Amino acid sequence: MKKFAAVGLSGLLVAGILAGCTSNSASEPVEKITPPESKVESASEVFGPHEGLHQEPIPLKMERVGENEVNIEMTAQITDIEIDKGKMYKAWTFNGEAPGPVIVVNEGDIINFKLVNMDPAIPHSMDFHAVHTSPSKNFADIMPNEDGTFTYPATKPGVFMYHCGTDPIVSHIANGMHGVIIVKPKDGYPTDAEIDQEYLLIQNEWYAYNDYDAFINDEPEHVVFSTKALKEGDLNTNGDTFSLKEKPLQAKVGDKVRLYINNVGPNEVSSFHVVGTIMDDVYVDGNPANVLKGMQTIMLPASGGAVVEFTVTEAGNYPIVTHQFKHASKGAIAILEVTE
Ligand SMILES: [Cu+2]
Repeated sequence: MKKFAAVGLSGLLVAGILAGCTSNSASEPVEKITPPESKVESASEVFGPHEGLHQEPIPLKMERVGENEVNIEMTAQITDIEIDKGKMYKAWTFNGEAPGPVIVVNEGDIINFKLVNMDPAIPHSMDFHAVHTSPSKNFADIMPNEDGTFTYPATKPGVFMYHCGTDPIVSHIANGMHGVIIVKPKDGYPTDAEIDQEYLLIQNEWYAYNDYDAFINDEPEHVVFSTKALKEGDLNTNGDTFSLKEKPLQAKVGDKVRLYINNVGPNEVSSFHVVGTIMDDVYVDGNPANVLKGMQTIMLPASGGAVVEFTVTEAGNYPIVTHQFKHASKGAIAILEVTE
């Protein structure tokens, strides 16, 4: 295992290289993570060592080893993902999913986290928004084909983003290295007993492929939703334009529905809205102390989360959208199908 500072000179050098920057006036590139010359010039290309690489998704490993202690193992890997009908994206992922698999822990847990970097060419890292720790020590880069283990506590409840924090961070997030960690409140939510259905919905953006200039200057090509299975049998999808339209989330008339939501960005905010209903309760960032009532739309900053709860009173299809309709038009619509 070898650790490198998360934000250091080496990171900045790599940033310039991976971004295809022409203003790469820095000195020697870091050995071992230097892409072939032919591949650093143009943006929007598959990074040389990733060409033809498709690493099959590897399930999240999670094991409770004590009443308040969990071991979690994840991979950084390169996996092809269909983001729009017929349009594949060679995503930089956690565990072969983008967003990555959902992690659910309890308030007060100690997390022993291992990151296995299967990427043959690029360092990756893990930044959990759910923990208190020293980023330079515990969100450090893991070099290609190496692994690293880190320990930190999850002391606040909520619906938190996680992401790769390796420079250039926007490239790692925009290429797919993001996801959600839910820290369940130790005393639950006041409304727990009323909930009939619960799902996780994540919003993310896709841009021109691996194009740093597009990541920082352009509009996303697709803004999408995904869901991750909270229990056996639940849907588990990648961030794409079609899955949650073709396979709607399900509820029955009269159900109180809870959605854990997060906007993993990297750049846009989400104006989260469920057509045909008003949210009874909203817990901003998923913390039971942050209650809002009667909300039509809940704003999610980049990385922001919430728990939203509403009651469906009639049968029908309820679109779930970001009310920034240019983004909904680019994919960010999911359907909740309510039946008798
Ligand atoms: Cu990364």
